[in-house]
Amino acid sequence: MTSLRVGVIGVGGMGACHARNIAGLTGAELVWVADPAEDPGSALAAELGTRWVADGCDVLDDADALVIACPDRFHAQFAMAAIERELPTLCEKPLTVELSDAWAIVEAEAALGRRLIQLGFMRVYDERHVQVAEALATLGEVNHVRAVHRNTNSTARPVAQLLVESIVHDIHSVRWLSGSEITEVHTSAVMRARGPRVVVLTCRLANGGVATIEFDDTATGYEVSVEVSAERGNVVAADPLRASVRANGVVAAEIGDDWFTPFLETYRVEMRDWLDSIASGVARGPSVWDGYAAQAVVEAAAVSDRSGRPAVVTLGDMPALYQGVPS
Ligand code: ISE
Repeated sequence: MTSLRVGVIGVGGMGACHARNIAGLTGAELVWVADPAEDPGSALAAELGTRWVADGCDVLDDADALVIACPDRFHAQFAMAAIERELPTLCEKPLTVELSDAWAIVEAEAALGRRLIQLGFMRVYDERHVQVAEALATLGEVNHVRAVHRNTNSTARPVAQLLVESIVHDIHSVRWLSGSEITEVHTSAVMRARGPRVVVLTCRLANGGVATIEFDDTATGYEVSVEVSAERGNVVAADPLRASVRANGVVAAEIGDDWFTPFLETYRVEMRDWLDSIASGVARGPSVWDGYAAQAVVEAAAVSDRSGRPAVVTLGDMPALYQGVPS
């Protein structure tokens, strides 16, 4: 059986993680890693026995599939190039930073008539989240989703950046777990001298329900959790497994402060599933519609942050390609 030749664009934290996973899995060959920065690029290539190139655009023809993990602002151009060359692609979130670019990608893929790009909304592969989704399947209409996301960043980020880099994950969780689009969003940010610390989104859902997303950028540990109320029951994500340690007269459980470690296995499962889906010839996993719809909420939430009032989320018509496809 011939291996799928995969190229990885970007060798930062996420690109390196994906490249290592590809190199460690069967059925795929890491043919190159691309990054304008030579030092980290060639070091990662040497570690994984592949080659480094400065510009992924020069070597797209040497790959059967692509991972896009470069800085967010470059996602759109590589996603378009992937569609032009009909390369199955795993694109990190966010799909784009501009909503108009996300819509252009939706239209280009819809014109092609088949799904090529999977979005890196990897919580759909996380065991704790999967348990919630499975439990909800028999509990009827979702009335409320409460998502809590804590980061430990010491450097303040503007609200717009928090939305597109971090809160976009929770926006996808809300859409996925409720099975409903977000129609309106109201953003409340707690501003301190150093910048935004806590951002709360209150969302109206197309099914008549509501969602609240609570994002804390100044937490003392990294945590992601979700709780959902549905017509016939309430589901709370399990706590991550952590040993409690009794020492020095204290019982403690370490929660860690980085966003990578809790999801390391999730990224591996995501990569395995993406490679298997390419082998099967049928794309699955979060779609570019999910990327576009999440970006539309990001944009409306930024408008609401500036105006102090709720903002309507406006979506284009969903192409037939994505109808009936779960988020
Ligand atoms: C980061 O890019 C992620 O994807 C993490 O999951 C998220 O928790 C963090 O806030 C982001 O910056």
